[in-house]
Amino acid sequence: AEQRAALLAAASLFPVPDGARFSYGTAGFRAEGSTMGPAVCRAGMVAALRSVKLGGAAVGLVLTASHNPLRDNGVKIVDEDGGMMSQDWEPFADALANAPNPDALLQIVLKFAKDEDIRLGEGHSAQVLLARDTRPTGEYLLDAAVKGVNAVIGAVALDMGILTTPQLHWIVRCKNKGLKASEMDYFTQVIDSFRCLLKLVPKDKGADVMNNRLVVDGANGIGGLKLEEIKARISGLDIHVRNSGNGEGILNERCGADFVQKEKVVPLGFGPEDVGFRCASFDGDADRLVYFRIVSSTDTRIDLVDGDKILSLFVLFVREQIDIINGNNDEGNKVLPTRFGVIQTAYANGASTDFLENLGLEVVFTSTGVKYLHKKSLEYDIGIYFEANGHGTVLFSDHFVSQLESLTSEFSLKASGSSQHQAAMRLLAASQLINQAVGDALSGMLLVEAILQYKGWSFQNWCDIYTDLPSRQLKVKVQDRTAIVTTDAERRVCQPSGLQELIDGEIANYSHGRCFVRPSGTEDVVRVYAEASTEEAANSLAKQVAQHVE
Ligand code: 16G
Ligand code: ZN
Repeated sequence: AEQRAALLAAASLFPVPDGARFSYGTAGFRAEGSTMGPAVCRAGMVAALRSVKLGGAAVGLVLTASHNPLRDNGVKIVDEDGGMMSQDWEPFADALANAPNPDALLQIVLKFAKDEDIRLGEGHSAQVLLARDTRPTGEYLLDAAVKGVNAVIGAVALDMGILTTPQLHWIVRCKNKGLKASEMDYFTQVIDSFRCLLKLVPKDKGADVMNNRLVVDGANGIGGLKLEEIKARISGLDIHVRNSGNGEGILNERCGADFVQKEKVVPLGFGPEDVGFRCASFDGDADRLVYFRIVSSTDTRIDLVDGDKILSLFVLFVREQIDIINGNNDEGNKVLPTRFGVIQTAYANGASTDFLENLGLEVVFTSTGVKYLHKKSLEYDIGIYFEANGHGTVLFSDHFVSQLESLTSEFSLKASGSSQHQAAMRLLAASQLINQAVGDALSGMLLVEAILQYKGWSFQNWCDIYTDLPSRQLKVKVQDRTAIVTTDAERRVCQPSGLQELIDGEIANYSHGRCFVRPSGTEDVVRVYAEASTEEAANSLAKQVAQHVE
């Protein structure tokens, strides 16, 4: 009875306005921040119940709308392992967010608890770690989330403050593994493992000063703030932060990873002093990373290095280390047999897929959205995934890490300082550096920097590994975007029937033509992506296909 009253009371504090409809979608609930109170309060309940279900393990709740405008906000739930909330709970989250009144909400919770065998009010414990980005609605929504968590009796809400999204994912993961899990621990681990990788750079690759300068676009968000805080402790790099979030510009406005990758022009906040230097760009909650270089001070165009090329750099590095460890041993006698997975989405530039396949790798495709890529990557000893938009990471399985650990101690007895020993140490340091829970702009950037130094590569060397095919994206407004159903990792349409044939007919007119359409998971539009051998051809293919969608 006490439990019922608590749920009813919390739900009454944040009544759902008529006509509002929330969908958990690709990455949680998102809307204009001031309207998000009810959905966030209810997401707090879901998170608390999830923690109860997981026997009291810590669960996370992040308040952010990522690369979206300042007025928007959003909420997503982080599971016990630091990844996205298990997809089989999404329908429950949707149902709860859309329950029209407190009574309906209570019935949904009771039924779900029964189905999931969650015994409400029976002295269980639960903990939800909360974080938010720098948006002005963050504090109001934090309060809504706390009220939702507290409506589940026995649940504790812990406010972790203003963090990047990947920091909270990391903290939840570490906490549940019984590891050190504070923000300070995160910084220490990132900084130490980066330093360790730099120590393992071959002596003949000593980087020059030009190569040490790195200019970072913080999107006027949390990533820039955090980087300002720690940049002095990062050895071997001369970091300059633009759009640091200290008040000089508006969050995500004509800056940040999403803008840079989509518009391919110089973001606000950059000036003549940055021309020619290597630049990195984070999105508003610092889970996406792209690189770019300003070509000249009289030109707004940039050379872009997107998620696909970051992925390719990581693949080259990891493969090289594994080859060093395995030496010339044949398949049956490998020192470190490795199941190696490379995961992309339909948005991956075709040139990147060709590049990876020409290395002899099998590339696997999933639907758009981190939850799909991440899940697939977990099937490998080393799973590397990236979306073209810059969200991705490198996952090392526990089994593989323990193999690496025993190898390094073996090598250090027999052949300390050997190239095999060093390669194993590099992989271990990389597994410490790069976020194992989710894509992370800050730690991903440091891994990029360590690899460029390891290879003695300039930005240009990196650009040159392959040349992107020209591509074009369009949005089409339609009556009902759910009428389009896709298959084969969103690369083909299966409904409405006949549409795929029309698309195929258009593609046939272009050399290197590739095109697909899919309903957006975050906006009420259908997206069209086209690729071809020239800019004009990609534009015209996209336009032709868009007409078939309208
Ligand atoms: C979300 C996803 C991102 C995906 C994008 C696609 C996460 C953390 N974020 O931002 O990975 O690329 O949605 O949006 O999963 P769309 O469905 O509107 O094209
Ligand atoms: Zn983001």
